[in-house]
Amino acid sequence: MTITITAFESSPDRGRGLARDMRVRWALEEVGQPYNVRLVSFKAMKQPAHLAIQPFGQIPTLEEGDLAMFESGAILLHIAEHYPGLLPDDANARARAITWMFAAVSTMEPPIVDREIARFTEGDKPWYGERLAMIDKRIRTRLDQLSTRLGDTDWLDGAFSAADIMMVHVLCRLESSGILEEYPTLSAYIERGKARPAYKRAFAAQLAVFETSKASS
Ligand code: GTB
Repeated sequence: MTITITAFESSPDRGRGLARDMRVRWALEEVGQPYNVRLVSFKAMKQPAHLAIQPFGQIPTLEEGDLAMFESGAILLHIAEHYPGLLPDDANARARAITWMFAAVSTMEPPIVDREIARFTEGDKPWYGERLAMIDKRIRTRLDQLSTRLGDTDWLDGAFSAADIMMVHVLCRLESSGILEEYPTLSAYIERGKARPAYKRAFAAQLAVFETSKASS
């Protein structure tokens, strides 16, 4: 069945692969599933047709046959459960991998996203420096803990899994912060993820969207 995902028509990240369609593309590349991409503008995202499949007016979504779904974490879990290669067969190992998928989006990602939201919404306020320092402290606490846990292993729990896609992609959002440089273990982990051929194909595909939109504007 053909898979269709949605992505920004014109991504604010200028093709740096930070928007959440990237993690979906990466997962689909890992399992070798071809997919179509429907590009949506910010305006179209808020229209009834898109809201019917993404009630919050965001990307990404995934449609496959009569299934339409949203939330990048749920989409990755769906892909990992339906196509082999992204979750271990052993029931306990599978449960642990799913645990790490949740950890990526509900423990690691919130302070990282807060950092960006604060920059947009409070960047010009007198308290911004103090606010940023507080957020960065929360981020460093999580990075310290993740780095300790990862230690000298390649991936979060045994073999590469959907959890590593989620976690690497979440961490990528810190790339321009300067914070990751303090964490050689995590920087190496990110680089291992980015070195995967599936990551490179996904990255090139989303970059091509940006290059095309730039050329036609
Ligand atoms: N919890 C949802 C999920 O995981 O799928 C969150 C989806 C989400 O935040 N989507 C964003 C969106 O559609 C795009 S990815 N925003 C438009 C809107 O809300 O109107 C977030 C994102 C956006 C931009 C950058 N960037 O420029 O670097 C990075 C990440």
